[in-house]
Amino acid sequence: KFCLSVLSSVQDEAVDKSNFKKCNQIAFYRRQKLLHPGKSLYQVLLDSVTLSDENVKFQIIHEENKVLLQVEIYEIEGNIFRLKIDEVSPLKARYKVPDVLIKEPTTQKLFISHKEAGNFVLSSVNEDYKLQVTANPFQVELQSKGETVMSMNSNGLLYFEHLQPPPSDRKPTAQNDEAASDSSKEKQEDLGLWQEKFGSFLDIKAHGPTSVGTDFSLHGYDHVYGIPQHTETLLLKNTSDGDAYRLYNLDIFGHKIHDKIGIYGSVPLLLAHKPNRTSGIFWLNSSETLVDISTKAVAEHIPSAPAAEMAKQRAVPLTDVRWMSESGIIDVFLLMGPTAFDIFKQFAQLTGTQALPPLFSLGYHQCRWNYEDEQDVKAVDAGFDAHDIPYDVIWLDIEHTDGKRYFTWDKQKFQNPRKMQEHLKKKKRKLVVIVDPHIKVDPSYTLYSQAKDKGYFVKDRNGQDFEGICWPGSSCYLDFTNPEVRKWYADQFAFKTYKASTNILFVWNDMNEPSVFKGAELTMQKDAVHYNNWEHREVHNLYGYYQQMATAEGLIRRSSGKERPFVLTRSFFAGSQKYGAVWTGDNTAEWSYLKISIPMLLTINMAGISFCGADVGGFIGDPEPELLVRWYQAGAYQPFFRGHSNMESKRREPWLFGEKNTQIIRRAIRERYVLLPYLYTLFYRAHTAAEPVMRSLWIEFPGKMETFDVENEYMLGKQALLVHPVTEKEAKTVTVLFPGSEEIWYDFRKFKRMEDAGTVKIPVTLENIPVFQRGGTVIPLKTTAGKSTEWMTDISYELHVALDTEACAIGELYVDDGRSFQYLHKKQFLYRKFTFCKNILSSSCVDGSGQYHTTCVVERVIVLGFGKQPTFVTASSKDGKKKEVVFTYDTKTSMLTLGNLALSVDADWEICIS
Ligand code: MIG
Repeated sequence: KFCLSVLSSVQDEAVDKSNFKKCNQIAFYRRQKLLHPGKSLYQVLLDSVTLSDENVKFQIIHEENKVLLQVEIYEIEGNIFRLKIDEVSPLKARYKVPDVLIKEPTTQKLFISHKEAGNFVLSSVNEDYKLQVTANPFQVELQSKGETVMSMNSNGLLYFEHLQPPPSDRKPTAQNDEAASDSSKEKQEDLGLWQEKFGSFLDIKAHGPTSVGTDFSLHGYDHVYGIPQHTETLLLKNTSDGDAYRLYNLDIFGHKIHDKIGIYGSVPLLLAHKPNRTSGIFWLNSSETLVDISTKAVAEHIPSAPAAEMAKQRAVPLTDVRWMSESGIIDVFLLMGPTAFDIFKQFAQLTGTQALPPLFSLGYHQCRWNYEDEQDVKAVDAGFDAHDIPYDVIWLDIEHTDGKRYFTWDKQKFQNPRKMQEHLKKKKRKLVVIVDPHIKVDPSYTLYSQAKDKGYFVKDRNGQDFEGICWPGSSCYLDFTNPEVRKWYADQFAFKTYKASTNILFVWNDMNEPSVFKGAELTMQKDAVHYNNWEHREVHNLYGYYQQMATAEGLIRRSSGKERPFVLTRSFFAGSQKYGAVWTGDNTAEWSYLKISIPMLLTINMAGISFCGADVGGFIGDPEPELLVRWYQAGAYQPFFRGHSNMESKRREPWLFGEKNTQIIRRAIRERYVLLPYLYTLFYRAHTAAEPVMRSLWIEFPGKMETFDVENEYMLGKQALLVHPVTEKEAKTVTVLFPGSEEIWYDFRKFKRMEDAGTVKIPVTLENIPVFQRGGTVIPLKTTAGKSTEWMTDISYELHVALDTEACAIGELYVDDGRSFQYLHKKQFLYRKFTFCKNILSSSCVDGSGQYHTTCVVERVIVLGFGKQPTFVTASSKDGKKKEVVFTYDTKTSMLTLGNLALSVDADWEICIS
């Protein structure tokens, strides 16, 4: 019980906001903010310009400190530009983020197309893009076919702190003396150049100030998105009168909503959208980063317009984005779109696509801190069957271990974990266990003693193993930035090493910001030292990324490369999509958290990570039953679907809230299972084509301004499903925006066509949330749900064909074994297309390189919006066999149902309706 009280006091402390910094408590932010918009002091040295096949290089000089910086500009295949700025001759190398780009990007040659005194223009080979470089002040403007899209340093906020020897090492020179005299001790402290205090914490900066930053102007844009993770609106807000958006991975228990402080994960990708164009800025820096945003109206920018033209200028929006990082170099990718889907492809080309999840992980997950012991696990598992609720995975939190020693079992509570897993396996279900990055300091714990001997822990500034307090008490932290540590860690998941682990056990990485109780802002001190002597400040936002990478690798390797891993991580960075899923951490069981989860998940999806979710029910506290029901209904239509609750929360299994609520939750979860063929297909698209699974409306309707700030509804997949979760207590109606005046929408459950367009009040009951299918789409579903995904393999399919104004529809289905890499290595998959046109529904192959045998059939087809009662329906397969199809037609809803079809999923066929 002692343990418990320590634990809750740690948590209580964490809620206290004074544990976390406001922007003005961050020294590099204060320093950068001393630089105000105006004429930049950087100038291009025009003599230094050199062109190669790869890039264009030149030097810039700071008028006052005379330090030379090297600028490199690259054009990368696929409408991407990269700008790098580093010191020409730094005292020591500066940190450049490794392991995030999936490969060295393929560059295209730029040439100088124009040169005049004071500036030059770089053109891409096809001349679609031009980069105008101005020498004094240094500025870069990026144009696409004559339209200025972005400019860099146009507000003169380029900022680069060059490395300097510590004051004590400096030879006395006139200049230094001067510097010393004008910098009183107080001022020094305020600037935090060589050390920085926060409360009782002292950060010693062995390498001194190293901050970098610059500004970008986004011309014509007043809608910007991205840079997760914050508990904020979809549309990024102006920061002029408050805190900047902070990208610094932190464990904030009981975090507040509508806050720009960083929580858990960071992806430094910002998207800007206007009706005819989407652009992106990917700021590749893993140190603490702050982003200031300011949108205003300015006179239209006409590149080199004559004075007469200037007089006719109109006001256009412009968004300034200022990026400030504590360290590293400036390495920024300008993604030129021009569509949102192009941006997603461009970002994926750099950082990879979403890993294809094993099918089970798209089912429902039941988690709690904690499922106590084997009996508890079995009882909860049996509860799902008793209540006829499907689920795939039960989770074990930290209490399942022997004293928070990960990779071990509490022998009292889990006497035979292997048998427990065999039991679950027989029921075609899985187990996920937690594996945190902190390692208990305990010489008799093999993991600790091995890591200690091998020198695998992060060091403190004095070179000793860094020790912090976490769940096990005194703990050391594995240095996942070291490839050797990652390999060793991955090996810990081998079945023979991880005792009593079996192939139905998968992994959850928590606390990997990393969370360090009693540490500054509950994380690791920035002057801790990693592999190759890099300070923690350089790699902070990458720590969790690396742990998940190593864990996923371990799960792949334990199966000799055959099986797909499932790893959930709390901390993430750009590229985490390659390794699994993320969730939004410790939310609270309140309506406002349900509501904010939608823009939060949409933002994470935009940043490349499709597989994400929020704890259903809210982690902290106890949801009233209505909130819990609404959360299940929302979660069922989101990518990662897991119920989870805190140790101090009451038990929350779906059947504990009365028969009526059980029934509604059961229906929501069953809807999810029936929809899995569609969801899995969407994940295949995310995996192969970088299309986000969950999409804000503007992505799907880029020309419709009314969609740009919508965050209470979204599209699931390619223009097909519109989902509007209910996030208000006792709601009797919700206001749904049906985007696109030319579209037809159908009620997804009642199949009837929606009469009105635009913004419509829709009555709701507790039974379900509004979901609509867009006309023009075919959605594949299963005809019924099973006990888990594995029980559903042979269940037949049903197609929902929703006709558009032309009476046409298309859709896709992807099928494979749902668990292995055979789809990749042996091309064992089916990728099918369904097309409805001229009263013929045909099934054809999208990708003939794939083959997968299944006996599964399409049993039923429902055609929505079918004009009139047919007289005759036939189905014919490729081999010429024709048969008559039984059908029913409902004149009221114009719905045609075709039954008993038994058409193979893996073969071509046609259904003709006359
Ligand atoms: O702060 O492992 O976000 O999901 O149940 C508590 C215990 C530590 C935080 C995670 C939460 C998990 C909990 N962990």
